[in-house]
Amino acid sequence: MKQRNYKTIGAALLVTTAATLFTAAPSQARTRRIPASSGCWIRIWKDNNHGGWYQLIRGPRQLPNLKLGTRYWGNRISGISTGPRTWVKVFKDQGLRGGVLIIPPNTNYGSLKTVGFNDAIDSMLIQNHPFK
Ligand SMILES: [Ca+2]
Repeated sequence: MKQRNYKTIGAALLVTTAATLFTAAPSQARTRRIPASSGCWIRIWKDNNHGGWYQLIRGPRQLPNLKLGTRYWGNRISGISTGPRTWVKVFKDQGLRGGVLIIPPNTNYGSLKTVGFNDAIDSMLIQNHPFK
């Protein structure tokens, strides 16, 4: 009788442990997936060589103008870098219009002068997949 009780308790413990393992596994998997999905972001700087104002913008996001919080970044961005899962299309005019430059993942521009976009970005599209 007593032995049976221990067996029951043992089985209950096993079930509890298994349930804990099974419920823990998906949340661990989710935690591991977070860095990949959050690889969609850009960093922008107002001045060359990563100087002046700085801001991190998480994507995916559509910015028809560059009023971000209290700061107006239109025609002020001089430096930009992209995360590992980030494709950015920058435009010279507001409303996603005008001259276009596509910036791929893991790119770092200390100055956008070399590509003719210094102080010239007025809107942008931030995606976590390439442009078609
Ligand atoms: Ca600037």
